[in-house]
Amino acid sequence: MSADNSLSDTPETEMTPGRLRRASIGVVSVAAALAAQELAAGIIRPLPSLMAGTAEWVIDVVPVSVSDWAIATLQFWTKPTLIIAVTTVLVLAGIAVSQFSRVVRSSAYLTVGVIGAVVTALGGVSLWASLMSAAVAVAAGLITDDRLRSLVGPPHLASRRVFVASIASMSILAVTGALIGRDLIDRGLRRLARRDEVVLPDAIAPARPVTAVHQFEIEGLESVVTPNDRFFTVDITALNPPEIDLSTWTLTIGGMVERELTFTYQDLLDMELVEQYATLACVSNKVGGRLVGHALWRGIPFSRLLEMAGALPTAEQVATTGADGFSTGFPLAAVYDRETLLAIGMNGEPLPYRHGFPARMVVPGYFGFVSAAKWLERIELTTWDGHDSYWAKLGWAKYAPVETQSRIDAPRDNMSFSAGPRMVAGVAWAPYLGIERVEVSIDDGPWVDAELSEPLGDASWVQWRLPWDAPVGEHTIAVRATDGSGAVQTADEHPPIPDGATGHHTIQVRAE
Ligand SMILES: Nc1nc2c(c(=O)[nH]1)N[C@H]1C(S)=C(S)[C@@H](COP(=O)(O)O)O[C@H]1N2
Ligand SMILES: [Mo]
Repeated sequence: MSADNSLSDTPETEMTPGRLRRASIGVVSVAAALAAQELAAGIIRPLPSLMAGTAEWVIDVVPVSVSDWAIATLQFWTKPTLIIAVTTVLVLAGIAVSQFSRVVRSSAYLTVGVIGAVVTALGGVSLWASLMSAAVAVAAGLITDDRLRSLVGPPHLASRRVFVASIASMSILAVTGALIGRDLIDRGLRRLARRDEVVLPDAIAPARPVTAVHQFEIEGLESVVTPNDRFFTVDITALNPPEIDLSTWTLTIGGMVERELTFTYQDLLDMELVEQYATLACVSNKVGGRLVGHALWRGIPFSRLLEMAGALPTAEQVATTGADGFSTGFPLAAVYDRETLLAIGMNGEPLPYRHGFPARMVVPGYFGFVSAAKWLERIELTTWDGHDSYWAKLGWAKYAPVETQSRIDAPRDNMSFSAGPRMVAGVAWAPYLGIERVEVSIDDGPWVDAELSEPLGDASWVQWRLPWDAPVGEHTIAVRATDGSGAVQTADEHPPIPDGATGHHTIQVRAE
């Protein structure tokens, strides 16, 4: 197989580059099409990214079993994987149609463009804007295709070097264009949200500072307050965070209340703010997983807002909806028996965009999918049967308190290290019940008590550590926690669906 066999093809059509050349032209043209519409979406804000639109449609239509499996397995990589999958399908299609005549190729581009536009429009974008994005993509794809073919078809018959150089430079251009487009989309969202201009008022009483009793310094051990840029994010409903225009954004509290109330962002800034530490855990977190974090949240006690609105005594559930259409529901009782916050700040900053700017709920002790709605727009008091939230409709639990869990951070699973003294350490959480005890078992030996850090608050996780003199050989380390109610973390292994994973985090390591 040779790349420059263009002359051996029968010149029965107008252009006759060899098979491999045709395929590479297909790949680069698809890349140019994708990059151009990404750039267009970045430059002209109403134009949608068809890439994101299609990926979001895939999220909507795949069966729950598939999306559950994907989130549990891929975790942070769910969305990048989806983008790569959509791109791969398109590139393969590009290679396939590149072997056919210009009429077939043009029709294929047009068809895929229209499908992409319709699918994106199904997600709520205007069909007109979606078709404009499609037009940009189709034009860029076909022009690139024509250009590259004219380079290698008669009468030009460019040398192999010129052809390879053109393909390479077009590829670089496409990738750069797509990345710039992505970045522009992101910047556009941020500019609209105007988060950078926000000055977050102080809380009325400053939170307890982190000291040596709260935080062990051990290599590999997660810090007790998770920095914002290291805090996990889960929002599978959308590829980009939703559009928030702070000048028109409002939050409404309605449903079973005496008075429906609507707040602007400034209204919230003008209220007395409190600050509290809380652990946030995702129900999709596997035993030992990293979809859990602990932050200092600043906001307004939700009970105060309900006092203003006047909750009706028959209300049972708090249903919340974010600007992305995602919704949650948690028991109204959780507003009064714990510090449930309408949060506008996270670790001293305005809520980061990815974590729900301008406002989100933080309900300690409940999994994020039933409680922690980001980009909040509407809160409604209802009955327990009156509302099924986003994930409850997809077969997950409606009532989902966080499981008592413990995790080994140091050493890491499958790690090799030199034999001798070292610290085994990790974190444990049972928000609101608190962690009473953490025990470690090495090589199926007896459960030994680990030392605990002091919790920063009622909803905080703790760190634990246990000195260990590791003998040479393979070892198994397991951990279990006991919560404030005296219940020992169950050893029964259960997958995340429908209400959270259970089991003891167990790792294998090797001392040499
Ligand atoms: N609006 C909105 N809120 C949301 C979600 C979402 O997809 N959209 N995901 C929820 C889930 S499943 C979890 S675990 C938490 C994660 O919050 P984080 O991304 O700030 O860590 O947010 C919750 N709130
Ligand atoms: Mo989640």
